[in-house]
Amino acid sequence: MAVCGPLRRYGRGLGLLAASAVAVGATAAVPTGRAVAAAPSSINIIAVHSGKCVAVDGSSQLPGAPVVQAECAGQAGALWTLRPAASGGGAVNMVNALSGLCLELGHVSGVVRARQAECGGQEGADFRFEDRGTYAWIQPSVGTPAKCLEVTGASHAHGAPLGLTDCHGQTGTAFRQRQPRTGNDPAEGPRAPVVTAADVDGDAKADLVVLGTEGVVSVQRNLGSRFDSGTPWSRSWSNYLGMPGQGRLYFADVTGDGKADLIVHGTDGEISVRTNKGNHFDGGTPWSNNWSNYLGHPGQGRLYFADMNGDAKADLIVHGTDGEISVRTNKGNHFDGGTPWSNNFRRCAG
Ligand SMILES: [Ca+2]
Ligand SMILES: [Ca+2]
Ligand SMILES: [Ca+2]
Repeated sequence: MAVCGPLRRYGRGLGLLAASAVAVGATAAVPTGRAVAAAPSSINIIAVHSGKCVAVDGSSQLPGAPVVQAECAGQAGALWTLRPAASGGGAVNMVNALSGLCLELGHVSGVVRARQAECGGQEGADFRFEDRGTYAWIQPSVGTPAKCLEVTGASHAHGAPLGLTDCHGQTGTAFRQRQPRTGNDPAEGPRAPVVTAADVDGDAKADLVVLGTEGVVSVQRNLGSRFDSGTPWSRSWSNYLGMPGQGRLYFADVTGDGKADLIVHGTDGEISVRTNKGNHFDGGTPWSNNWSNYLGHPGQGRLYFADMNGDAKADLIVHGTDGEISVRTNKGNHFDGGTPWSNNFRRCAG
């Protein structure tokens, strides 16, 4: 789907399409690559690291208003069309659909900042999109080497200014487009190991379970005052690093033998249990399903695993978006339908 893809550089074929669109009076020409003709309208431009929108601050229609990173609230100030720039050569203007003004870079108190201004053919409003596969750099068409538009400081904040920096692939310089809608995209944090504490070897002392960025689960045994160097127990979990929408791994003793088992929460919503076999986990058995809305997107529910009834077997704790905490008891090969325990946690979900 091109609508979720990166901003793409204007190619020859796209330039022709843009020219014909202009000829019939349309101003929208979206360089999405493969499906340009299917998306001839306004787009949101998303900062990949934060999932937030590039938008005119406060949806102002005044020249000089800052263009910043903002919550995607469905505001008109976050709608953009891309027009071939008068300077040609594949450059585009980023035109705000509400104000009709162009995003330009200019000096504000000695630093370069993005703002909107009349589209007067000025160099500071001409940009190119450098296709980086799953995202694009937005580069001013003047200047060598080319610089990159960035959310300053790789901020996740609403209102963070947009500036200019060198292009090293650093966080804050990746952008992509999407069809306009209300709500941010999932933020993409840096990939980092996920560390959990659980007693894997059954000596009643918690060990360290590390899911590395390469997808290997290793267990570092508790030696009383330090952990050992670790042993690999399971592999191929690089899509389970806890980022929003990815699968998740949990470690808790589901079987009741005192040794933590591996609980896999897939993007298909299935919960399966992989039993601790002493130096690895087995191939797993499905225990529950329909949990695809509990994978960590902002505002979604959460799942936890802990023994709630004292039988030494971990139960499933469901934290719904309605704020309810319910407990689903471990029945040996599945969890029961659950009992509400509390409804005081509405604002904690997500
Ligand atoms: Ca242990
Ligand atoms: Ca166990
Ligand atoms: Ca239990």
